[in-house]
Amino acid sequence: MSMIVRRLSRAATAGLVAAAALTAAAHSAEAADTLGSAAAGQGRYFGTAVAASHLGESDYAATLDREFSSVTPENEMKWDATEPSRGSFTFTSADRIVDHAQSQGMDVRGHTLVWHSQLPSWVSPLGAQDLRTAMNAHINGLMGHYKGEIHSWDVVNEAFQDGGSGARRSSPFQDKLGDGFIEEAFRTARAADPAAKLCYNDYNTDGVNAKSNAVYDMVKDFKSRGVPIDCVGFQSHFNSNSPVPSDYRHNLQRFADLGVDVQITELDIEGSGSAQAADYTKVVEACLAVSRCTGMTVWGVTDKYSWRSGGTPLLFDGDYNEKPAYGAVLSALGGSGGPGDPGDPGDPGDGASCTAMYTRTADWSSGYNGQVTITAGAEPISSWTATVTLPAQQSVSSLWNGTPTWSGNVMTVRPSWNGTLAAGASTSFGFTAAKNGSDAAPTVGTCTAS
Ligand code: 9MR
Repeated sequence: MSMIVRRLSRAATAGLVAAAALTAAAHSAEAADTLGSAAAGQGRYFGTAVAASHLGESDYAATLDREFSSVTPENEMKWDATEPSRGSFTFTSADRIVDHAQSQGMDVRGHTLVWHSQLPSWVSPLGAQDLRTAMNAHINGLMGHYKGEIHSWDVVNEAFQDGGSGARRSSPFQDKLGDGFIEEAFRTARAADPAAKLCYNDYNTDGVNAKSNAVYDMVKDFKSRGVPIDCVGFQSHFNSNSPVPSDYRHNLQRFADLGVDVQITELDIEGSGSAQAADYTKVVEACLAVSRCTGMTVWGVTDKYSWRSGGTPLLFDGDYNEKPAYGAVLSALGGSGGPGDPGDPGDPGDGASCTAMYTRTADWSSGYNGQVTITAGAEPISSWTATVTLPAQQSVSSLWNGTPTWSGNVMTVRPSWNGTLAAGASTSFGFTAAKNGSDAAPTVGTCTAS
């Protein structure tokens, strides 16, 4: 019953949500130097996995809202989270993510409807007929609640076995319902929300191998028989044991040639520095080379909350600083930081990076002094560029230890005498601003280095 009430209220607020999305889209169009806006320039989305429990952390939310145009709930839409006991749905955490995404004009990927893992304990003991009923009811419950609000759903996740056989993975669904459970899940999903793209999602299918061949054969069969499938997700969890395959682009393309979209759904690459950046570049370039590769999602915002946090596989470090991999992705997407721009990892000075941190050092009723500290990353740098966006009313009367250029209320600052920094060393520039009625803090954006 509570599910039905909530479903109606989601639909009733759709008009408000659409208005908020427009505002957010207009806002992000101004920022040409974020992952989401750069990807949009290539006709793609750039998303991240999100955990509802971190949305209250201001740096987490600020990074998410600034950089990403799509979200995937990392755990909140899984079966154990949404239907912990049969027929009783809870959407509180998932709704929090969807509401947040909509308020920022972001798309939502639904993850995931039918998966052998994170299943509540009541599912496995069911007999075949009962399991079929429960599977379809679960799909209908989730997709009905979010009808019209999900860009793509991972309808079935990880149904094929690892290793060289290309066989189906043992699971309650496979073992009791046989191969046909996947087809049935997709047919139920299409009827539940005809507007959502329906994806099959898996890992270790990123290059051509026995497992990806088996998925390929299934998708080909589905297309030939009219089973509704729109997309294939390639999770793309990479590390030294499982590197970015050399035939990654070719593999994406052969699936696209079957008449489905392809999406990179859970990207992370363990490592650091320029080597990690180069691997990220390969992935982004592969997606951009395949016209039906409609978007990319990294599996988390910051290394500190990654499921593989020890491997530092993401684009922002634990303090939300942009890593070299961030610059590489932005550059590959054609954003600022591209070839020839300071800080581009493909240029000489590869690996150069910096961070910028703002503090207010003096304050009086009509004005304040701000200071931005620039710190070089793991390699020495010979120059840096930092952007500071001021609240619209404020104006800067003087600036020292830096050279500003202006575009509207965005101040881009380069060194005056203090461009050269040893690895890890810092310098700072300062400025005096008139408040003109606004006491808000300026926003410091990307720091790039060469
Ligand atoms: O990142 C998720 C982690 O927080 C969970 O503990 C884990 C539980 O299985 O699932 C992780 O996400 C997985 C995703 O849902 C499916 N593909 C593999 C992901 C990484 O394990």
